[in-house]
Amino acid sequence: MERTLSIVKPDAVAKGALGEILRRFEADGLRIVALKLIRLTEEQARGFYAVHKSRPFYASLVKFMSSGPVVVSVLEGDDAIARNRRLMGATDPANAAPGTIRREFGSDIERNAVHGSDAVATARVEIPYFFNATEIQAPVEALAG
Ligand code: FUP
Repeated sequence: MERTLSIVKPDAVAKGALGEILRRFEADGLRIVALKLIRLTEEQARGFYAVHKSRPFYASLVKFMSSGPVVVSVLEGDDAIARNRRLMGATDPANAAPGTIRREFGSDIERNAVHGSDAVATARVEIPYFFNATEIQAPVEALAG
């Protein structure tokens, strides 16, 4: 059982794709164990993408990510990180496989509809960036116990 951080980015929320994107997560067997709609401050966006701070696209990316509401969630399931990355498709929507979220809802490499953690170590940093432990539901197994 694995957890990953998802962000439905401002472009996808603005175009009304939120419901369809969350539906795809659930249809693929991912369980939503935490969820909120927030507007990131520029400071929050800078911190989240700090790993990219020396890249030429950083300033523009920070502006975009704080330009409107986003929906952050924690998705849980077997192989959740890779499963979500498969649903998302390649970073640039133009290169993303047909049927993927980025291909269908993204506009360009910056406005690419969704974020998903890329590794277990990344998810361990990204999930607590937005959620504290009391905001994340326990695994189903624990509830059944
Ligand atoms: P991904 O893991 O697929 O989100 O891709 P990266 O970690 O490589 O990039 C993180 C984000 O930076 C992308 F979602 C969008 C943005 N980006 C740009 O805006 N321009 C680029 O040339 C590359 C990435």
